[in-house]
Amino acid sequence: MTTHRPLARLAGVLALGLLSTAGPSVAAAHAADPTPGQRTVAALAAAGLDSTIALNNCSASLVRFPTSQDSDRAMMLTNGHCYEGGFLSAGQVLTNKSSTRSGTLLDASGSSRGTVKADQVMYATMTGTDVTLYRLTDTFAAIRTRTGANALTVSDQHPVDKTAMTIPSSYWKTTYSCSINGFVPQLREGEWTWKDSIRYNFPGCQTIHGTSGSPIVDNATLKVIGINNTGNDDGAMCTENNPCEVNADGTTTVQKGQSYGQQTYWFTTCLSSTRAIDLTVPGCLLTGASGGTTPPPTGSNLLTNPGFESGQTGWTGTSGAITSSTSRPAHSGTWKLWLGGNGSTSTENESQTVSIPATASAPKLSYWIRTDTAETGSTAYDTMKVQVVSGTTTSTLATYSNVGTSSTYAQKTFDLSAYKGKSITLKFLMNEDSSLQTSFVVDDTAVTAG
Ligand SMILES: [Ca+2]
Ligand SMILES: [Ca+2]
Repeated sequence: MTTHRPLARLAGVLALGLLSTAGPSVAAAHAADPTPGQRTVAALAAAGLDSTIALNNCSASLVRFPTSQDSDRAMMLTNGHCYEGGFLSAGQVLTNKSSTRSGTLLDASGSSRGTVKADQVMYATMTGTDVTLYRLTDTFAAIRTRTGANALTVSDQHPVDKTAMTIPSSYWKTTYSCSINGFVPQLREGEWTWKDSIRYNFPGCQTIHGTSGSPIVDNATLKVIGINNTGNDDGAMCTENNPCEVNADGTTTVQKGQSYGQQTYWFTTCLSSTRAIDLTVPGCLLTGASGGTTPPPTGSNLLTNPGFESGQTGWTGTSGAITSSTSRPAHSGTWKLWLGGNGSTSTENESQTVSIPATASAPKLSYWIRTDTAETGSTAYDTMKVQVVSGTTTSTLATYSNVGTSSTYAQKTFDLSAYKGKSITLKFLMNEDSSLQTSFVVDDTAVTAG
């Protein structure tokens, strides 16, 4: 994550030292600009820096949920790596922890509207996403009365590729504008891994150290659709300040200067009736969700997470194969199982074990599938099998290949009567040869008792 990166990341003693020596990215960005905080203000879009909050080491913003009420305590959003207690370890989640953090609330031109204070970290993590959400001491209504500021609303929708966006950095009093350039299933930096990261178009939003924690604002709706957190400084691979993209087959790629943001709509999937963060809410996507990421089967569907919207939850197999990548469409929602697509020798699989009730009248398996390939001819070079493993017996229900692909989703249904009263493992198994990709994309699976 960038403090953009070191700035925050080394919160405390080293922070300012690193800022001044933060390296070529900062120097280059401001080399021709003796007063960076001044020049850009004139060019700000209408919303500008309004409702952003400057912290001592990072950027932040005054935010509300779509369902927040004026009488609720106001909230401040920044990165997990901007937390005042230092970096959080991989897997670490903080909730309801007392805080005395304060920041300077800005108006559109970057002038102070006053100070806001937090009394609690509602939620913080550097795993999956990179966020710290603070509860402020004032309500939304009180802040509006005192400062005139209205909070930015955190969108409850997954951001859409190519959306025109702005990153207002309160720390630098500057804004970056560009558009979303796709999503990264897995982004890795040092010990941290983030999911479904937002990639910015390049160049355009080459955010620098100190922009960490800035909201990503949709230019059309002015809602917060993500949070800026990192960028690749030196072109190094997966090290601190040098995040790498991890592909479905586990290979890593980097582009020097490429910056990224993380998801914030996840917050809206984990709200209690009083708009507090509740990690036990079914369908909660935030890291640390307890059971929340294991939504109960839908209707009579016996599978867990049958539409893949909760990522790997319920499924075992190749990391990254379940993806929200926009390079292939989901049948519904955003996530799907995308096997293959590598164009190199690879084997991928996903499986889930399910018990078919002895009382099932007509148990069935169904799923939607679409395929595409760069292969030609009638030889099956790349294949994907749908299998049922029962005890020591593996049965193949269907085999797809690069021959006869169709990029239109079609639903397939299979009889599972032979497995009444048994625990079976449903398995999708893909083998690709050394060249020319074939993609097998599966979504909306179901096992029903009938
Ligand atoms: Ca889906
Ligand atoms: Ca091939």
